[in-house]
Amino acid sequence: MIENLEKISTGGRYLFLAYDHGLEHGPVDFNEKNVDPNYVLEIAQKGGYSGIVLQKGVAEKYYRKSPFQKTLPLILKLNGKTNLWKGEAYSPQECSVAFAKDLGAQSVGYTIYLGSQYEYKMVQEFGQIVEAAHKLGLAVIAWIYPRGKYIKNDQSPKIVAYAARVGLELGADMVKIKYSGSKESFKWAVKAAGKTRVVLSGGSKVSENEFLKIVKNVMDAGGAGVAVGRNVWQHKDPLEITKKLRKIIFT
Ligand code: FBP
Repeated sequence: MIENLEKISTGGRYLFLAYDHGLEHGPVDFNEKNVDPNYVLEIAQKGGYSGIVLQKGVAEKYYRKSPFQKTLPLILKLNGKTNLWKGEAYSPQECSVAFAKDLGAQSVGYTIYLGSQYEYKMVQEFGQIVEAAHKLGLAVIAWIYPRGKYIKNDQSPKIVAYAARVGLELGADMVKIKYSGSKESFKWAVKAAGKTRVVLSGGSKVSENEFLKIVKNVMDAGGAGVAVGRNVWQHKDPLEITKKLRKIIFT
């Protein structure tokens, strides 16, 4: 339901904080501070984020019935995998849309590894999720990450635009894609996504200037915002970089 995304936007723009890395990468991404979900939830709340992305375990124990629930929208990831799995990329669904709704989610998220040998399974699961979520009035955000032995460069302009278009074709209200390397090529990806909104996927930590420049290019290209993780909560001053991101995205 695109209307649901409307409600949590600031003038049609978004700044989401992603924190599902404990499953995707393990605690290797964390330090003494950000290993604690409350630390990251506080950044999201104090920084005025449009929403936080969590897996169900963290949502159940740290978000539901907490003060965060009153003011901070939840995007619940419905699938995930560890990076210990070394086969062709596949991210199985491990949470239902109904459970996400019970946890207080406004939107659900699902990763599709486009081009993987298991693409068909994820496309199937995603199709059912879109129908169930829209019936319950939840928005659907698709993480579309081309991956697998036949994907040579997951950030090539052609592949990124394809990922964006797949989001539209499969019924996503928003698609989260990687940077395609330039403002011009990202513009084409946004165009390909049509009425499906496009947000940038942050990526591993780079210098602040480099990251802010990419975000600026994405917004100039017509992107709707950013769903970022490590470049914020691994930053030495997460609220400081948040301020800079807000300036680029919301003004
Ligand atoms: P980052 O901004 O830290 O890259 O987070 C975005 C995200 O999509 C997370 O939701 C997810 O855990 C992670 O990237 C997955 O990254 P990858 O699949 O590249 O290991």
